[in-house]
Amino acid sequence: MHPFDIALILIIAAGAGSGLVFIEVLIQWSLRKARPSPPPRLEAELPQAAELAAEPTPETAEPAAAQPAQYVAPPPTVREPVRIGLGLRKTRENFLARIRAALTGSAKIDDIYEGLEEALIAADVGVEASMKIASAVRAKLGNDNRPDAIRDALKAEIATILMSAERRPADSGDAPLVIMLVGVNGVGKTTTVAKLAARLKAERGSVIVAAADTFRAAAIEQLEVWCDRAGADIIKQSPGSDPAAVAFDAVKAAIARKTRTVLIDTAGRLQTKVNLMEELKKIARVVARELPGAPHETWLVLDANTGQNALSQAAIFGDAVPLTGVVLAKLDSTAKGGVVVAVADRLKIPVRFVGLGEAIEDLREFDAREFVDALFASDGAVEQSASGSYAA
Ligand SMILES: Nc1nc2c(ncn2[C@@H]2O[C@H](COP(=O)(O)OP(=O)(O)O)[C@@H](O)[C@H]2O)c(=O)[nH]1
Ligand SMILES: [Mg+2]
Repeated sequence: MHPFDIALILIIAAGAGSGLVFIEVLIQWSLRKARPSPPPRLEAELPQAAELAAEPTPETAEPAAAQPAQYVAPPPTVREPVRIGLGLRKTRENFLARIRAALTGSAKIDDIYEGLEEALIAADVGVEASMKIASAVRAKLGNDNRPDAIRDALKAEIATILMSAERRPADSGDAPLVIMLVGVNGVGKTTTVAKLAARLKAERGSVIVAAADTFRAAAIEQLEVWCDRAGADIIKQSPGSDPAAVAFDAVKAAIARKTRTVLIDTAGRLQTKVNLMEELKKIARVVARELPGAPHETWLVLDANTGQNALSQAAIFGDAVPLTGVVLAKLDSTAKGGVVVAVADRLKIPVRFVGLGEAIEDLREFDAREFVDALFASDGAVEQSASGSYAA
C-alpha cells in the first residue's frame, strides 16, 4: 500500500475516534444535566466528616426544588459606591420633616419633645430608645428651646447610642478569619456575602466563600456568579447536602491554602425555625472543631425595611449563635433607617456594614458619626456635594 494511503487511513481513523469520544462526552454531559450527581462522599475525603455524619442532620434538607432558570446577577458596574447620604435619603426626608415640624410648630417645650419622640418612632428608632433619647436631650437642655441646640443635642445623643455598641473586630491571628452570615430568607445575606467577598479580597487578600445555603440550587448558582465577579474561591456541594459539611470543607481548604478570610453564606427559612437554628449551631460547632475560635464573627443580616421586627429576629438568631455584629441591608430602600439606633440600643451589638444597593460596590462600613451627619444633613448639602464623603 502506498504510504500516502496509509496516512489517509490513519487520519480517517483518528477522526472517527475523536468523533466517538465527542459523542460519548455529549451523552455523559446530557445525562449529568438530566440527573444531578449525588453529593460527594465526604467520609472518604475527610476523616472528621464521619463524626459529622453521626450528628443528627436537621430535617431542613428537603428535596431541592426543580432546577429554576439560571440566576443572572446584575451586570458589573464601574461606578463609585453609593454614598450613605443618598442611601439614607428616604429615612432622612421623613425624619427631618418631622423634626422640623416639631421644632418650629410649637413653642411649648412639652410639645416639642413629644414631636421629637414621634419623629424618632416614625423613623423606626423604637419606642423605648426614642423616649430615652428625647429625655436625655431634655435633661441636657432644660428649657432651652432653640431649634439648633435641640438638633445638635439630638444628634449627639443618637451618636452616643450608636457608639456605645461599637467593639473591635475579631482578630484571628495568622489563621483565616471566619465570618458567618445569618438571617431570615430574603434579607440580603447572599448579596452581602458577595459584597464582602469583593471588599475583603481587596483589603485582606484571598477569600473563600462557603455556599452553605444548600437548600436551593439557584442559591448556589447565584453565589457562584457573584464569587466569580468578586475574585473569590467558592466551596460548594450539591443542593441538599449538609451545610455544616460545606462550611467545614471551606475552613479546611482555607487553612490548607492559607486563605485570609472565609465567608459562610447560610440558609434562612424561618418556616423551619427550630431546624434552621439547629443547622446554624451545627455549622458553628463543626467549624470550631476544625479551627478553634471560629467562626470569629457571626453577623446577623437585617433588612432595613423590617423595622422593629429586626429586634425579634435578632433575639431568635442570638439564642442559637452568639451574634457579634449586624449588617443592615437595603438601607437605600427604606424610610426606616432609624432601626440602626434600635439595634445598637437594645442588642448592644455593633452595626458593621450597611447595604446601599444591589451592586457589588454598594456596601459601606458603618460609622456612627458619619451616619448621624448624613441623617441630619440638609437635602441641598446631600445633592450638591460631590466629594464622595459619607455625609453626602
Ligand atoms: N436595594 C437593595 N437591595 C438589596 C440589598 N441587598 C440585597 N438586596 C436584594 O435583596 C434580594 C434578596 O437578596 P439575597 O442576597 O438573595 O437574600 P438572602 O435570601 O438573605 O440571601 C435580592 O433581590 C437583592 O438584590 C441592598 O443593600 N439594597
Ligand atoms: Mg441567600
